Amino acid sequence: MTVTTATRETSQQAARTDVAAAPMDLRHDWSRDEIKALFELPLMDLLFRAQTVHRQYFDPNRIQMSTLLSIKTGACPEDCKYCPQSGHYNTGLKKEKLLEVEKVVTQAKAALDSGASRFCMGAAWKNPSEKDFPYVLEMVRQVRGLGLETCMTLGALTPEQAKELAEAGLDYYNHNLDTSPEYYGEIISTRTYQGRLDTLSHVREAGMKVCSGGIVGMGETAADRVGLLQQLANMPMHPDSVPINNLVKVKGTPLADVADLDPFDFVRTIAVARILMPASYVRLSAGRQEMNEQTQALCFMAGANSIFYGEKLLTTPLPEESQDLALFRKLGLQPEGVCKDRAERAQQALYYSAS
Ligand code: SAM
Ligand code: DTB
Ligand code: SF4
Repeated sequence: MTVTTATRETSQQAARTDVAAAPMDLRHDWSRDEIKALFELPLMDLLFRAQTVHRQYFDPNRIQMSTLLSIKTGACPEDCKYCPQSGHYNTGLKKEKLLEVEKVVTQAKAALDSGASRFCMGAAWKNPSEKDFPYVLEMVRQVRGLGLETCMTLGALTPEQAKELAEAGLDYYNHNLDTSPEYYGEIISTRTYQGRLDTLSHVREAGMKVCSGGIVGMGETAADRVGLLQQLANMPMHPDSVPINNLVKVKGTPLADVADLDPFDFVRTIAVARILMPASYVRLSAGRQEMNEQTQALCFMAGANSIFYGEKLLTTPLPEESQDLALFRKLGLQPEGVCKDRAERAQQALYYSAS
């Protein structure tokens, strides 16, 4: 059966309105001026607006938790200036070839036990090769078999590869636009913005959920942050998940010494993403390790309702799990439920034992 954009979004909304009044229509025609005006609101007005929208679609005290695993590390042929895994820069990272399926499944079981509801697997590839692809499909089948939601980020996909991943049971595909179309060429020269948009279309057409966002704090202007969010919000369907990464500055990458983004500008980016894409999960993604608890709390206030949780992101550390759970307790936040009873119990036990 062909599911139209409108039908899918209506059901997306219906599933998320149990805590609130009628949701507003989702818009896909935001102008840059309108988005700029949101960014420029007094912070309290912006936060109030974002939190009000957030409550129309989500339980404001529930946070979705994902765990990340790097299934192939380093030596990437792309030259993304932010990335410790690019083969173009010397970051001292230990390269690793594609992990065996068994090792991935062991890690997924551990993630389930520690309370994650989604297991994300990332590979430092421009695109998956024919040789590696069957192993990747097997990882999806086995991880999904544990009852976890699955997500992968493997670089560019052909329409056929997207279809095969969907058939293997992949729930989400992560493919970030990373910045505005205007700033993209300053950051990456080995691929195009249009190529990223094409892969996102293949993912949607194959029936998978889209996870797409970007990185801020890369020396971009406020207008570039507007441009990134406009691209995401004006897609025919909003990404189901929108990761907002704060650049993790890694020694050896060209962006290692870029100036810090003011934390309030990070919070504003989250708030505007929430207002533009009210029914999407907005993830407070990379950069939490460098952020204090108060800034993270403001991000949740601004409508972030998803985090990466566990030992590390792909190659850089995350806050200790106990620290995260302690913050959740202080803020009265709860991890969003997972499909397995075992995992739910583990989450609850961890949550209540955190000091
Ligand atoms: N190679 C694939 C690709 O680029 O699509 C998948 C893996 S790549 C590491 C996934 C995402 O990680 C990138 O799109 C980028 O948004 C994010 N990322 C990489 N390095 C980062 C850094 N230093 N700080 C914040 N985010 C980063
Ligand atoms: C996303 O938007 N952020 C994650 C995930 N998708 C794959 C990756 C962040 C990587 C941060 C740098 C590192 O740990 O290597
Ligand atoms: Fe490679 Fe992805 Fe890193 Fe770019 S972001 S260098 S494509 S791993």
